[in-house]
Amino acid sequence: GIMPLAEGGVILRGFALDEVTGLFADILDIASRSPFRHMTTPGGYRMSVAITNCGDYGWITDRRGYRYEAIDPATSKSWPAMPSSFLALAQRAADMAGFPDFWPTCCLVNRYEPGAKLSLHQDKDEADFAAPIVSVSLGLPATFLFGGARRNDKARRFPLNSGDVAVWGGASRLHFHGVDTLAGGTDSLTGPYRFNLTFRKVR
Ligand code: MD3
Ligand code: FE
Repeated sequence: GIMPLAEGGVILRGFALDEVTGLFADILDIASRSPFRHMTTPGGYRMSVAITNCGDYGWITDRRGYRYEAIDPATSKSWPAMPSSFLALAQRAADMAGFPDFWPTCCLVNRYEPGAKLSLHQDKDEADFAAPIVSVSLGLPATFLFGGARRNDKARRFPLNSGDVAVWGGASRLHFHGVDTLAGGTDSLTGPYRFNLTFRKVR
């Protein structure tokens, strides 16, 4: 069912369960053309989460900052096109949450291995905060940390399982959030990994 989290934020439990096998095949295809890599933060730290992208733009980070780029710096080519299955799923989830005209131009693909985590942050490198972000979880389970509008607001913890989809619009769009350190395990589809897709309207 639909579970409201905050103003404009919902988790759709199991919304993508029928599609996880196809989504995983699409991720492997994307990664064969734009490989997963551990990027460097502006502060000089190596991200424990490995990332790649598909769509018109990809999110990247290096010593010069966080930003979106149309060219993958690892291949000097465009990012792989967004699969139609990705776009259809993201639009169907956004519709359910009350955002009927969602046209994402980027899908950031995160890959977590045991020990990887994502510290509390805001997603604010996009030009248009009126558009939601749609996220899809695949593979090993994780604990999602959902804070408030300020970094020091207490974060609530939510389990995220394979096939769960979340839509972050309205006030929740700029809330601080992160992912706790991934525990070890073996998923029947993805083996030792958790993947997360985030669909974004970049500009
Ligand atoms: C709440 N990814 O890629 S998805 C990210 O599981 C990111 O890999 C996490 O945060 C992951 O930036 C969390 C859930 C999520 C995504 C975007 C949000 C929650 C959000 C944007 C605003 C508020
Ligand atoms: Fe985020």
